[in-house]
Amino acid sequence: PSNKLVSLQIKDNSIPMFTTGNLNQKYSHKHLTMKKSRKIISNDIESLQKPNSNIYKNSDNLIKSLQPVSRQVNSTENNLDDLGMVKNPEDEQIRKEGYMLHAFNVLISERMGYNRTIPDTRNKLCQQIQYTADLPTASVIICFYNEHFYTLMRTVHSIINRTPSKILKEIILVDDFSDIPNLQYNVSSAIEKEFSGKVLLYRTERREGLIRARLHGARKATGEVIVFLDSHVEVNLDWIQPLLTRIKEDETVVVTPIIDIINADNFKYSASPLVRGGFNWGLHFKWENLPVGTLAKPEDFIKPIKSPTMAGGLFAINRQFFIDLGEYDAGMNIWGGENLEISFRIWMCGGKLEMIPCSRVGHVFRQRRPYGDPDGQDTMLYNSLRVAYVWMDDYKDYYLSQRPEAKEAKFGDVSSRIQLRKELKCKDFDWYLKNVYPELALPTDNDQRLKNKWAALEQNVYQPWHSRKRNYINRYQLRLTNSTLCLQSKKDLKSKGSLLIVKSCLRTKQQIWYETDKNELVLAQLLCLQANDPNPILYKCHEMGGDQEWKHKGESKTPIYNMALGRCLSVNKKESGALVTLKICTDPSSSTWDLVR
Ligand code: UD2
Ligand code: MN
Repeated sequence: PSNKLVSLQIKDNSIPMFTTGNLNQKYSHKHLTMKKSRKIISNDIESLQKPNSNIYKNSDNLIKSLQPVSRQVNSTENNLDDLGMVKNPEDEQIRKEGYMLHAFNVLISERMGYNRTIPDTRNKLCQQIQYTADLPTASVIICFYNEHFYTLMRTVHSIINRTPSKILKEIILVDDFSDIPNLQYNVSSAIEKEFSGKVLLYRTERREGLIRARLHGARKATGEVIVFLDSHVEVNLDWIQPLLTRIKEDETVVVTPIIDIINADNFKYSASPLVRGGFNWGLHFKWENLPVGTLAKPEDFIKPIKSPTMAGGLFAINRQFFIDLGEYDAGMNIWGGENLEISFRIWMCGGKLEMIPCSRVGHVFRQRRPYGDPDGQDTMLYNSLRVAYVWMDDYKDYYLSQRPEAKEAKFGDVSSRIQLRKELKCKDFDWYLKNVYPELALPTDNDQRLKNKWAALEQNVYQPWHSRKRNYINRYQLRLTNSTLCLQSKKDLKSKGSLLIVKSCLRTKQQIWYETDKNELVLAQLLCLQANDPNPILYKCHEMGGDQEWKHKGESKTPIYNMALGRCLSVNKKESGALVTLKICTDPSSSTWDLVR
């Protein structure tokens, strides 16, 4: 049966055994035979540190004395700039394969190790809050499909390190039938070695997708509250107490932390602004600004904020309430749509959805999803149709007219979910729109005043990054050392995507680079220098660091280094018109530059 779960148990230094979750019968799976792990990784596992016993003692003491667990964890030297350095072709290989498989910089993630310190991004007022020790227990559920081993382990370590152990009932990992060689072996050995009993690993019998994988995890949970997290996150200080405090006050409130940003290219951790969840008529989740007046007083910055929807990956809910509310729609496949489904259901069927500003969890936001549906289905479309037909009444027509292909598409049987909606006596979608999300304009709304009024809310971005005023700290030409050749764009200044070349140094706009306080290099204050393999380009400044972040070591003979790509700005030939490329910085032929002010 599709919902049968396989749990993995490790006996003392023996071969792992599998048991089926449902039947409790032990049997071995031929197709899951373990291979020995790659040497590098197994060595790393051998050398893993035991958790620092002081830290654990401390955290228990802190709970007893009603103090928050306010400490930074011992971290590996957190020099992200150096960690990205590509030193040899092997590094380059790891980096490239990593981007293909995971869509983030695994070189940095691996070198960072299991623990690191991250900035405390909470509002100062949060630090003064004393949380009671008498909070409900929590099971943290993390599903993963082909997650990068170190990134997954850092997720687990951050939770163990920054959650009072008395509160943390267990961490439940659900491996959604990953097929990266040795991942399963590596994860099971690592958790068995370090967190035996506290971290449990299950594996689905076939690829289920994140929705059914979460359902499996939730049904194994024993804590009073369940907390869902993605497999590439790092929780911040005292992240769980404010979530549990709110649920303790009212068990029908579903709460989310603020999702901070872990940059996929350089793993920098940065604070997200307070924005809330909305959606558009294509049924895409989006972030939007808070209604004007939400943040009037200083205390407003730490109060729960009502949100029409949630992003989906990170939230806490009373376990019984989750069950009563109908868990998830098990008919949904792989990825997408479940976030709006559960958001609508929470509001329409007697719950509330709130964001808790004092709870912060960083998430690796990536540019693309590095996996698809095994059957090639557009699961976002399939799942969204299920949402529309079950929850949106006549408003579903707005979605259907946005997506012409949706009229023909299949979406499976939704009768049991319609039945659920009846049994729970949920309010209708019209009520939801009027009471929870009055700001959402209807596509038919041609009242310009109304549109203008809410235009301010639109921030049609998936990633909650800040838009900031650019701050220039330097301007100079970049001259190849021992030459009269300077860096400039190949095409005209405003042409997005232009390659770069070196040409005779002339004091023209074409060659004047402005350095910002975020280490961007902006040509003539227009476009940013962007690392790109093998030739850098000029591109719209995206303010997210990573491929637009450049380091140098001062005035003369300096390499110009991009941390995300781990490589240096260089030319193949020192002649006018030569194309600029990116090379491994230790390459002796790599160029150095003089900053000419
Ligand atoms: C966002 C949510 C994600 C989910 C999704 C919509 C955040 C931060 N993330 O997308 O949780 O709600 O929107 O569906 O709010 N996974 C599996 N099996 C699969 C595919 C994925 O277990 O077949 C895991 C995956 O390893 C990850 C989690 O599900 O831990 C979410 O997937 P994602 O990180 O690719 O989704 P994301 O963050 O783009
Ligand atoms: Mn994610």
